[in-house]
Amino acid sequence: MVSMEAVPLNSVQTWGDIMKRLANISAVAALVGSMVAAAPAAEVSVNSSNALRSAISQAKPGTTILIAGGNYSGGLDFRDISGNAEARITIKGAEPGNPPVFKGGTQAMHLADCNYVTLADFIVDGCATNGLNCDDGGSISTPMHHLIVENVTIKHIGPRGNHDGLKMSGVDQFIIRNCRFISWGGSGIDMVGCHQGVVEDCYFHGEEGFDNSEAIQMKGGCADNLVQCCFFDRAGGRGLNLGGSTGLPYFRPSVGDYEATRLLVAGNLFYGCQAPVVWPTASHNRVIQNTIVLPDKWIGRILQETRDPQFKPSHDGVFEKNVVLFDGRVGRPEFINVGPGTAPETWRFIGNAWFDTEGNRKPRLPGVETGSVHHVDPKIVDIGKPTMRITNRDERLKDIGAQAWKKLDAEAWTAREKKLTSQADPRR
Ligand SMILES: [Ca+2]
Repeated sequence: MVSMEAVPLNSVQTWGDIMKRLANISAVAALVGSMVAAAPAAEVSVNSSNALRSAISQAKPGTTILIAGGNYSGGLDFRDISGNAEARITIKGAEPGNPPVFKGGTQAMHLADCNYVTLADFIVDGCATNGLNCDDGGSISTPMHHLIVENVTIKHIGPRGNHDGLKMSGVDQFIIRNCRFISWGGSGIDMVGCHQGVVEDCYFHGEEGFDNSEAIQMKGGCADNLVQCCFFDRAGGRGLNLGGSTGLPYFRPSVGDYEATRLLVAGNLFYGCQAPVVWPTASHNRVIQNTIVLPDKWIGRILQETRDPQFKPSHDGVFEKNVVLFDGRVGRPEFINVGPGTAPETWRFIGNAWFDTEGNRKPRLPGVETGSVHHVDPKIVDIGKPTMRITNRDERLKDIGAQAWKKLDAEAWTAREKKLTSQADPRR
C-alpha cells in the first residue's frame, strides 16, 4: 500500500512525474495505477494563512487539511468547495492540544454552498462581524448541507449588536458538536432557515461587556432542529430563541406562517439567563427533560415579534418533564412572560417539577398544566458547573430533568426522511 498521507498538494506534480517515467514499463504502470486508485485520501498540512487559503481552494472530496498551531488571519471566503457522502472535506487543527487560532478581523471563515465539510479543532477569537459564517450562497433552493463543526471554540465576537459566533443561513442536516461559545453580540449560534440539524454537547457562556442577546436563535423558517445535552451557563438574555423576527426575503425555503417549527430542546442544563427559553412567533416547539436552575427573571416567554398578519400567533409550545429551580426574582408577577398577539392557551405544561428555593410558590402558568410536581427539592449539586445534577432519588423526579433524557443519535437525526414543511403551505 502506498501512503499518500502528509503529501502536500504541491508535490502531486512530482508523483505524476514519477508515474510518467515509469509509464514505458506497462506492467509497472498498471501496478502504480492500481495503487494510486486505492490510496487513502490526501492529507495536506499547512502553517500559514496563505497556504490554508490555497489548500481549501484546491480541496477535493476526501481531502483533509491539517492546520498547524499558531495564529491565522482569517477572512477566508469560499464557495462550492464540497465533499460528498462518501468522502468529506475536513479542515482541522493538526494537534487538538495546540489548536490554531483565527484572531481578530471581521470574520474567520465564510463558506457558501460548501457541502459535506467538517470544521474541527480550532479557535476563533475576537472577530468584529461573525466568527464563522455558512450559507446557501443566496441561492435558497439549494441549501448548504451536511456541515459538521466539532471541537471549535468561538469567543469574543462583536462585542455589541447583531454579531454572531456561528451564523448559518440556509444550512440543512448540520451537526454542531462539542463546541464552546464564549461571549458574542447577537447569538452564539444564529440560524436563519436551517433544517434537520443538531446542536449537541456545546457550552455557551456570555461575559460582561458583550450583549449576549441569545445563546441559540432559530428563525426565518427553521424546522426540525434538535438541541441536546448542552450547557447554557449564564448565557445572556435568552438561552434559546425558538423563533424570532426575520425579514420576509430571508426566509428559507419560503415564508410559511411561523418563524420556527418542530424544534426539540432536550437534555440541556441551564444556569441563569434572563429567560432560558423563548417562543417568538413559534409553532409546535418542544422543550423536554431539561434542568433549569435559577433563571434571572422568567422561566420562559411566549412572544409575537413578527407583526405581519400572515404569521399565526405563537402557538402550541410544549414544556414537558423539566426540572425548574427558581428563586424570588422569578414570578414578579409572571413566571412565563406572555406578549400580545400570541396564543398562550395552546401551551401545554406536562409533568414538570418546580421548586422554589426561597418559598413555596407554585408557578402560575398559561395554557394547560398537567402532572406538575411541587415542593420536592431536587437537591441539585455542582450548581453552575458542567457536572450540575439532580441528586434527589425521589420517585416523583425519576423521569424528569436533563439526566432522564435519552440522547438521540445526531447522524440518524440528520438522515431522517425530510418532512414537507413548506410544501404543505397553500400559499406556496
Ligand atoms: Ca445554494
